[in-house]
Amino acid sequence: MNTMSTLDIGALARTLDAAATDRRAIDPLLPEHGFTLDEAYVIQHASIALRHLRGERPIGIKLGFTSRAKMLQMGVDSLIWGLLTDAMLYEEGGDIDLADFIHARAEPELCFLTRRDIDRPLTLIEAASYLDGVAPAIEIIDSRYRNFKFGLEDVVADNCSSAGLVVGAMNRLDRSMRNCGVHVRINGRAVQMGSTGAILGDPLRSVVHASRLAFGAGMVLPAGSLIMAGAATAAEALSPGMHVSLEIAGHGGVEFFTKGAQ
Ligand code: OOG
Ligand code: MG
Repeated sequence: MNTMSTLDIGALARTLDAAATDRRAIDPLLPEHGFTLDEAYVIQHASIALRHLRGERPIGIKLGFTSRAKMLQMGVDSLIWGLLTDAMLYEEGGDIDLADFIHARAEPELCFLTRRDIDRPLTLIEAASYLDGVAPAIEIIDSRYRNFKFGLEDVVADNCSSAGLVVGAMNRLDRSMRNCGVHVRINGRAVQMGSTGAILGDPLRSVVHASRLAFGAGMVLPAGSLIMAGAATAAEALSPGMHVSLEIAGHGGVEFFTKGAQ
């Protein structure tokens, strides 16, 4: 750790932003630069501010490591959150060009749509009244770090690996979504299976956490925001020529096709 000089938040934010735009993996930043978890969130916000300067609009937030499956896959066991922009949205049923990513992976999630501004920590009981609906969604993660290897502070600084999301049709909220079957298929073959209950025991809890985290950061989540609840299963590596689909029992599905040089 470099304790002699002050941390250059702007430089680290630019390094991460450049890795994403150049699609070039970098080494984790923590060993050389040594920063706290709070500083990692400042770096994250600074790097997303660079996207806003380029004209990208905020559309909501994502949670990470809300399931044991993800914690085990990545070796990180704290809930984390990142910021979503409109440039990360991909069309449902469309093509995704993997040339836009370093080493993309896909993971099954639920995406909530908010109905009212969220400007304070919500309880589980009131969370539903702040929501318009819930949709099956696939998150595309693309760590900017070589081989997807990182610790907690590094992944937070890297906006929690977020790179894309594909959101299906919104359903009205109903309590059955607490425990629905989750099937991820690649070219028709089931590759990940689980339950929405794997997300914090009840995916609605992700809205409670999102409200607490946004409030702690002094942020109001405006009505019409998306909240990605975190993956219910481990992520699957993507390669060109795949048909990737997610089905959430009773809540519909979402799919896309991967393109790119083989
Ligand atoms: C970090 C992002 C974790 C989730 O849904 O748990 C995440 C990663 O796995 O690279 O998005
Ligand atoms: Mg995720």
